[in-house]
Amino acid sequence: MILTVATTPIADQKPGTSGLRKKVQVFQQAHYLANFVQATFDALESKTGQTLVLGGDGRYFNREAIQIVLKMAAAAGFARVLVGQGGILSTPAASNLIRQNKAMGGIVLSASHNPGGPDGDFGIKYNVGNGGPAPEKVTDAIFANTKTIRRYFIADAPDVNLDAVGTSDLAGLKVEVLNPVAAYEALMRQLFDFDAIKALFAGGFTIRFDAMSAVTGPYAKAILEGALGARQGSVVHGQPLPDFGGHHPDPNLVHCADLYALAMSPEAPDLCAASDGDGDRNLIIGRGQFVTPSDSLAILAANAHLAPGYKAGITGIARSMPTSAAADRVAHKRGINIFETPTGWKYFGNLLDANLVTLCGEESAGTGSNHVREKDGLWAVLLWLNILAVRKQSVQQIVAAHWAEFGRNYYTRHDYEEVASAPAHELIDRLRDNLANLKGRKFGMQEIAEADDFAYHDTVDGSISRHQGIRLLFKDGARIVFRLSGTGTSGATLRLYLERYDAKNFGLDAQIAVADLIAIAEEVAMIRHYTSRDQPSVIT
Ligand code: G16
Repeated sequence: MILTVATTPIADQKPGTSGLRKKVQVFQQAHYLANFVQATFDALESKTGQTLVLGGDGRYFNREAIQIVLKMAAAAGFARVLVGQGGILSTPAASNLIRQNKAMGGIVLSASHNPGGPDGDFGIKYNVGNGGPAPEKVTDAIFANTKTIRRYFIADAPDVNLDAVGTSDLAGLKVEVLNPVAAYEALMRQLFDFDAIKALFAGGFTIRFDAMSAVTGPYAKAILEGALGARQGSVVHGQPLPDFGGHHPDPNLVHCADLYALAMSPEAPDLCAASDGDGDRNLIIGRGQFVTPSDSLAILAANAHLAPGYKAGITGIARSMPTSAAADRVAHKRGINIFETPTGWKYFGNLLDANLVTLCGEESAGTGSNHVREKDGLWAVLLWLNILAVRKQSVQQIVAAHWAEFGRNYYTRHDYEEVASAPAHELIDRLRDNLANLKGRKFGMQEIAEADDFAYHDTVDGSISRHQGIRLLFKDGARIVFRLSGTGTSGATLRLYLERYDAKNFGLDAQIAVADLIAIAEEVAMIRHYTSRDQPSVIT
């Protein structure tokens, strides 16, 4: 039986950079999740006979949320839902299932790299038929619906058993509970030379992969230890836990401090890597060598042809605006396309669908390709492994050779997390109002050549996205970017991105290389004043 439940709009259901993310308690309010799911379904065309993919990163409230979505999918008229066993699907695996099964779309339950548990965060996002995050016109329609909603529909049926693989009926909806890893592993086998990577491990190569007690554990164990023969125990924190074991599943140098320390120690394995809550981000640290996400994108792009899935070469690269221009140097030298998009994976979808680019990446630890329409943490690790297996060099040697060929884009990001929201917006507004005065300003040897608020013109669909970050572009190619995060759930997070190119000297510490830019950023933006902080909370 399908119930019609009367409801009213609930404040604060605007999707951010990547779906709706809020504290678990917010999601636990009566009707909160159901309102958003109905608003999503109402934004879609006919669901009759369609397939939906459903899964999450296993965080607290995942199982309850899956049951609600299943019952609402039945009421909405979907014919079939593919759901990961235990309610688990990594974001890239969900993207793959949507594409392979020609599903109408998918719902991913995750707050990505945000902490989990009863006091942590929860999230939901809708992915469209190409497997990628819903474009702005869809998220705008969803948000509009949340503001007028008066009812939702839900099947009055018992919960589905999520733990047993198999098919069942839920008020006329066919629910298929699948092994979450199988289809993803098959895809990875098509892209990478598993025999070469197996031989690498057989030859004594060592890896430590930190799954951060999040969704990638089962994938990494099956593929790295199972299929590729990495030593048992190479995958640590491999069991997805509802609170991520109390850890913050963000693969950066702060939350992976132990991994970083190991990588810099005499006991360092050849490769240290990590992924985040929902498995789409990656951290790469070779023995004694951290690889920034921006450099990683450039190096993967320069070497992708060494893996079978990309042996014909890549058509182009897209990077988010705050990502360093290291990838641009590869693109220019190789004569392939390069695109600069706003932050958010959704902006890559059109470029990938039009085959204008093959690889995409973001400074926020996301890298991916046209194999799915999401960034993919384990994929990035496997591409690195494939390259290492073919080049038979260490990560450090590969990075050094890359800088020698292309020069180095020194790069760092400073985050001021959970600062008061109003002054953080004021900081940005003040810069925006002052762009004309900033242009041409001199600071010692440095001069600002251009100052703008980044706007993106999508060449494929003609759409324009404005206010994507304040950029100060210096005469010598250096750059400062200011932007507010779209993924936090309390207060505001200011991100400051600093970059300087050097064609010859690669040996500096990144913080020292951009020290003058840090001082300029403080001078023009009065960061201390507006954030009430003396220093950033995270430096990457
Ligand atoms: C999400 C998006 C990414 C984006 C990131 C930016 O990542 O999927 O494409 O780069 O947000 O985060 P912020 O707005 O905080 O800088 P994720 O991994 O949280 O889905």
